[in-house]
Amino acid sequence: MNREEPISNIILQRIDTASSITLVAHIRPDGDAIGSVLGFGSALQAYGKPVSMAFEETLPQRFRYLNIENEPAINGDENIIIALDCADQPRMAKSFTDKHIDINIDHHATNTQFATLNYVNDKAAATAEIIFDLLQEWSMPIPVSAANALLMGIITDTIGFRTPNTTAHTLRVAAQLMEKGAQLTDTYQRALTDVSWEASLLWSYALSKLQKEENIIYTVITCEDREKSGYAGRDDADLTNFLSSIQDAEISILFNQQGENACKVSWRSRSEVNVATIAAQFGGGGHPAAAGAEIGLSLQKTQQDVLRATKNYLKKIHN
Ligand SMILES: [Mn+2]
Repeated sequence: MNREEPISNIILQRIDTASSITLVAHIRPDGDAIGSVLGFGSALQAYGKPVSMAFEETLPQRFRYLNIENEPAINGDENIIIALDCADQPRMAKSFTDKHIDINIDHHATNTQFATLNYVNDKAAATAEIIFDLLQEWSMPIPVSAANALLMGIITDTIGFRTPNTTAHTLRVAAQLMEKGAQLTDTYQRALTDVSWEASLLWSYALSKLQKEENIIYTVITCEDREKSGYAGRDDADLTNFLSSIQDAEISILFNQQGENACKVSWRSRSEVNVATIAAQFGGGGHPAAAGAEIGLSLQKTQQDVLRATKNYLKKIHN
């Protein structure tokens, strides 16, 4: 192996020598994780590779329109595993957390470089953006199905090109995906702005508990809220992004109860405050403006601990 050879070349060689490829993303996959797996998978299929897209849970309703054909799981010596949009291995889908990972493609600054070949670019707005660049570099076919999936990944991770990590390059990638046939308006509507009745009810229950303490705005989704609303997913129905749009918040926090002693916490920052640092105190991580953690405590205790830590962190920053 030539030491000077770019890592992207080595990854392509590994793909070329593999007889089949398994693509996997993180648990509770978001739009970028799903768009990256489906987009890369569809492109690799067009390139002639048997691909298994290993989602262990049913995809959130809003992403099912992509409807890309998935083959049954492949196991064999020549099969390689590629992790997409995964910052660390414990966050991968369960049956992969102790498997050998061949390739890791991601944009999280906190990526732990857990694979044999790691391609991490924390300047990219989305993993889907990195995948598009690699496909272009490798002169791989990008069918319309792949273009739509990758554009969906970019649109969701940038909340419609609104996050600070959206660059001119991100917009150029989106433009090129449109040239390959991706539908911008349709993707935007389906992946970002359409809301089901059940999700709207869930929002109404959660927003009725909205709180403001100093410049922290927060609220809670309880298991009961989810049941009452009939919302099927265990995700936050995108409420986090709404909280982050409230002007008076420097930081917004959503507590999403998953069980008696399980709570998912999402932080969003509207300022220079790096919420990934706070999330890391609870074993989580993410980006400076958007981070999360899964905490194995009661909702009440989680709320207490997280609010205290967030306030302390803000105090430290502002002093
Ligand atoms: Mn991402």
